Amino acid sequence: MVTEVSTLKRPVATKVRTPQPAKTYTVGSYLAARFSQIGLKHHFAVAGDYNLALLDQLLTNEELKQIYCSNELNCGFSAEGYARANGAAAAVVTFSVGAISAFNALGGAYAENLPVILVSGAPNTNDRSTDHLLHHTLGTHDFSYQLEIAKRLSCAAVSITSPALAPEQIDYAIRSALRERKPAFIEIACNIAAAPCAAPGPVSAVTGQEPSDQESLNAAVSAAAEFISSKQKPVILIGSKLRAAGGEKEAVMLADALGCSVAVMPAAKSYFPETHPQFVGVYWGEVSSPGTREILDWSDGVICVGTIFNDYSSVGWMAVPNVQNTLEVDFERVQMPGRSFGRIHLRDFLAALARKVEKRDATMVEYKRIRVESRPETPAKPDAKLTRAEIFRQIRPMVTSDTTLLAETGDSWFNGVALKLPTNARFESEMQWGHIGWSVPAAFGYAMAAPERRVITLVGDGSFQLTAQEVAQMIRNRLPIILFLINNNGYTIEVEIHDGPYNNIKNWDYAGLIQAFNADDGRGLGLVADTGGKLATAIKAALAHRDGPTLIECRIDRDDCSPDLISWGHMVAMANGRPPKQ
Ligand code: DPX
Ligand code: MG
Repeated sequence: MVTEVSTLKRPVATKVRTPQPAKTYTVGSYLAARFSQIGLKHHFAVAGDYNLALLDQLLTNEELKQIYCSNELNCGFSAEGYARANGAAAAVVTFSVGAISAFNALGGAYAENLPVILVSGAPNTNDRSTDHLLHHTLGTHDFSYQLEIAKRLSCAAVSITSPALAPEQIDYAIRSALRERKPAFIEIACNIAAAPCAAPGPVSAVTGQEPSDQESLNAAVSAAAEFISSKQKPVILIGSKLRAAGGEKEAVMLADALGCSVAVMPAAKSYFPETHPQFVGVYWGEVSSPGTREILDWSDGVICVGTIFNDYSSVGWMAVPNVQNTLEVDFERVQMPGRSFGRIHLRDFLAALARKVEKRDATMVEYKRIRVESRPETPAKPDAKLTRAEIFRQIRPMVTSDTTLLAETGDSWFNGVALKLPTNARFESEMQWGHIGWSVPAAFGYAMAAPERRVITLVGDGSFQLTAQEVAQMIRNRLPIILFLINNNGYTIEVEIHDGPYNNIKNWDYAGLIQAFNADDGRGLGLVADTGGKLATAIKAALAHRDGPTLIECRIDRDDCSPDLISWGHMVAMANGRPPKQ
């Protein structure tokens, strides 16, 4: 039985020595030491005069590499992708013009539960409370707006204007981010970054987590065991907060103990092994994997583990389990009809519940009855016009256990979700924030953190146009990322939700762009496929190309999209179009 779960690196590096106080620290080198202590090997950056002294200080730490991005939005998303592979990440930008662009990615990290620490340079302390006007500001004397915005997008936002207070402020921000699995924001005045400050103490000051409350945990486990034994047909539904809570192994333990069916939400694809004998597919309402929705509908008790039901994941509010039949396990809270328990880590709860429950496998027995075996796909003729189905037929065997797939918002979600994953293959998407273009910088960040993995990006033409520059950074860092750019001439997902002229985009020579990014020293490969034969040749070349990215532009018809997208788009359009209540 294959119940192994790939263990993603956790953010805490246990082997990093506590820095010796003999060295003189500055605010910037203190920050670098903390980054290195929590397991970061890189930080992403875009330079600007408010952060140059800070960047110099960060460079003094030999265990931390500075990686440059083309703009601050991409810098934020690169860090977001790094955090997915590494557990935490950092990005450093300049005041206002930089940070406000990065805030979009900070919001993404918040929505996706990723501890990204965004650091911004800030005005010299001597220019505050004076009549001085500064560049990169609104042209008023108020420099506080950046921090105020950051407070809404992070779990902790601090402004450092005194070296004496810096260690406490930095520790508070980092500790909050790691504990809450949310982004944090640190603004450092440009004349404070190189100022001397105290040496950092042991890393446990920022990584230590309060244990679950034992009494609350015991009570929740007893109540949950009672809830489950009152149900004949329980099922487990895994959501994306499971990974953020570090509970993937414990979810397998609970599944093994119960023997029931286990489905995942689309945003949690790969968070439970698809090769586990109890895995029954992706639950996405109308567009679930074959047989999965039927099992959820048939069940009389859903154990929701870290689930997020929004309009997209519930297909326009059509697929939300009935609360009366739901046991909800969140980061720090367990709820069931009439009962709610707090101060419990999801991981501790799953492990304790696994030890308490007895087998309840009715949903698995039923699933075996209704399961639909997938039919082998027939390859297209090599010179026939390329289709979506043929692209994904050819991508499927590329997905090995060391592969991470990043699926962009668009039809790539549906095509990616439908791919069957071998043990330890990972799947990344940004289904809560849903910023098109995320997958290009996120793949760059991910590959920096996990160079041993095969990173494959599935991205649409419209999305690619937002963040294309970061392919140049993949080239610069010689990362063998493979990008499948699905060129369907526009915003097809929007076409299916609600069409109009605004869904048409300017076509680009996407493969040709790679040559432009290469200039005279790059080794990126840009290829075009408009038939199955050409795609097969391009994939072969991509797999052999190891010292730079390969972009394969796959040209298909505008309406050649997944049938799931059509059904889902129709229902989301209905939800969007509901008239206001009288
Ligand atoms: C938009 C979306 O070409 O993919 O498969 O053709 O749909 P498909 P493309 O990448 O087009 C993406 C497009 C315009 N969403 O269909 S999903 C609205 C949107 C968003 N994020 C931002 N702006 C607009 N999701 C930053
Ligand atoms: Mg498109």
